[in-house]
Amino acid sequence: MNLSRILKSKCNKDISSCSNEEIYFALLEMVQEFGENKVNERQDKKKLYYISAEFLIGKLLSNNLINLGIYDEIKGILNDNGKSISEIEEVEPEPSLGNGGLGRLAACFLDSIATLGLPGDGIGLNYHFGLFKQLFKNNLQNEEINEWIEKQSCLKKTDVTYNIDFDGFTLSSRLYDINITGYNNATNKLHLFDVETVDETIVNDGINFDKEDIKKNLTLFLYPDDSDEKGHLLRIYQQYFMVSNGARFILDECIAKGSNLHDLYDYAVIQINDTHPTMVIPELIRLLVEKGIEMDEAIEIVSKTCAYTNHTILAEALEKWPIAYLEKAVPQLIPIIKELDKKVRAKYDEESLYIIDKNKNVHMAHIDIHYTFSVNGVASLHTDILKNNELNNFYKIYPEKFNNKTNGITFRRWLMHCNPELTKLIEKLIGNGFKVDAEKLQDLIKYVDDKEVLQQLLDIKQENKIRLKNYLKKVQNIDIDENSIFDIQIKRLHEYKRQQMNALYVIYKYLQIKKGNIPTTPITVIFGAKAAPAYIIAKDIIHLILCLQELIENDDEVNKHLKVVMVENYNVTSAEKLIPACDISEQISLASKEASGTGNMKFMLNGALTLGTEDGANVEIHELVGEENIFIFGESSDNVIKHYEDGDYDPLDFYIKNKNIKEVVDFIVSDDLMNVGCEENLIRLYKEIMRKDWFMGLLDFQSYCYKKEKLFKEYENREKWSKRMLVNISKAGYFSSDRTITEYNNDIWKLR
Ligand code: RUG
Repeated sequence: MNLSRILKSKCNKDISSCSNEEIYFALLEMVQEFGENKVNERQDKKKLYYISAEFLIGKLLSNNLINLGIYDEIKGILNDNGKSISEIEEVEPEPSLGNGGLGRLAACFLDSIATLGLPGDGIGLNYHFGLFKQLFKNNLQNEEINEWIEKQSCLKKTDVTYNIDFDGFTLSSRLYDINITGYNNATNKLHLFDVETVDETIVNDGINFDKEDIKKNLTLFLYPDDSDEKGHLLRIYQQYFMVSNGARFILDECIAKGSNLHDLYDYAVIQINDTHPTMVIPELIRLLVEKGIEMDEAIEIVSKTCAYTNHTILAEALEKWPIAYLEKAVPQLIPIIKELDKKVRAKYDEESLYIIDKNKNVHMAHIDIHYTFSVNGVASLHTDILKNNELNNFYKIYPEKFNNKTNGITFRRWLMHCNPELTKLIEKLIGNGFKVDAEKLQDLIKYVDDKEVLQQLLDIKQENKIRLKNYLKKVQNIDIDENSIFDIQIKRLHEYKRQQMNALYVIYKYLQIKKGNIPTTPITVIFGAKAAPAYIIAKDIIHLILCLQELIENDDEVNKHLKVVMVENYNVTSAEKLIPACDISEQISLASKEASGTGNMKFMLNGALTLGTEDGANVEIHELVGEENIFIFGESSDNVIKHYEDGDYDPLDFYIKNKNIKEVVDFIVSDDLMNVGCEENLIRLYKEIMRKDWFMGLLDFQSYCYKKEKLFKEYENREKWSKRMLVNISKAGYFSSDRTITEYNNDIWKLR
């Protein structure tokens, strides 16, 4: 195959005389065609459908080139013609179809499913403006639309369309497909449904729009504000639209393959990603009954076809809908949901197991647990907490359904694509095998005393720090010092993830430097996080961080030693720059609250050391790398759970008793910060931390500071540090999503 000739013909002229845009679109077309040629034509009887509200797929071009095995060749051809692949990558807009770990996990899974050659497609919605684009103004988060769909894009319009009935109106849908090409393997599809009547022009003034104009607004945004009834209803309309289209599509494909629908589970397995797609259960039952199957049998068929993944124990994220809202939006599902509830009540005399509670709320997770054949958590600790605490009543009646599938990440994107230099070094040391069998990374351990290799690891980290420095200069006009320690916390903004505790540490360090305690090596603390537009305290935390950024920047006594950076509009593209450059990976959630985390895995794979609590997958990282190679602090999950049960945690105790804590918390409302910030926001946050502190930041603050100081001291011993980096990289193989998907397939899906 002469790639140069193909690319030239797509460009219609010499590559050297093309603009970056022209080359990008030519490559897009080429990759699409190559991917299409690899579409899995083998008619497997059974297929997986991974249904999810989010697919945070990131930019696709380079990843597709890697998976097609032509990245290096294309890079070379472009080079020969005076073009740079990284500049062409910049032309591509990042698809805005997810929020955080949940959506990124779905994207990693699709990559691994295709790479392993399994028949499995994603099903979701085609949000035109995705989550939102974050902008900072006056040290506050502003929200704008996030446009990503261009005339020519990775979306391929299909002729699949359905009429979806709601109470009083019908929406006609249109299916768009994105090719998901596995590494050296087949191409699967991500199926995204859209409404034909969607209208982008109804959005004004940031992200405001008429929430009742469902025909026009349904696929504009992911997670539209649901703080009022109209917003709640819009979310229900979205979810129903997603699952009804998905269910019809699945039934059509199964019928086409020969299913008589009584045997649906021999043709399809549906993985329900969190509770957002839960209505697929009653909707499938409804459609089967419509096709003449008895209700009881329909329920049984669907229960044998669907499996559910739980991603959180936070009550607020476990969706429950007032039945009155469902009656308004999707009345056709009400008789089925009532029937499902009736069956539960007939069997169990236990309120906590019911689907419809006494306040007339429908618990979506309860539908999932009763009416699927598998319920999995996403890390070992999380699954244990589900079994023994949060879902213990369910576990007692369905012990066989519960299982653990510790999350994973695709190494194609999170090593090969984002850290080519490290990839090259690993290839040189242990060969190519790790690309298909990630456990082979363990072979690196033999270099743990090899000074030359250890120095190379440090050199690569340094290059990646410079790359990040240049990137931040370009996108945000911020200067950072590549010779400082890069301490990074990037994830959704949520109180349980405790960005506020990290901000308190920054205050502590600032005050220390003011007192003359200068760090040996300067420190750069980097944050990246979006706060949900209606989540007031989360936005206040962003405000605090931005105020600290400004205060420290303008303080010549401190800015040589400490710097704070809040990355604007944190997304997959910036994560790909941040992660390879990181020294310290902040994984500091309150123990028991982070189901797994996947950023923690990406950082370790790229040679950062974890500073974290015994939470989520940190526990498994700890077990793998050993005490020496991770920095753990804070209260255990058992103790935290006990504090919640006993209701005995009061942040004020810590504030009053500990001078250090008082000084740091008081600084939030100091004149210094008030001068650069907004009084209302800072006072609100101050009161919240001192009086409520739902996620116990003050409880862990002392041990956090202690461990962080220790970590900074350890950083000075560069050789020892580089050994720890090597151990972390070599133990990361377990966290490949290829391993996770193999487990899903062996235990749940049973494809092939
Ligand atoms: O918060 C969890 C992460 O701990 C986890 O790693 C990720 C993937 O399993 O899912 C995240 N999550 C949970 N995102 N949304 C929710 C609740 O809706």
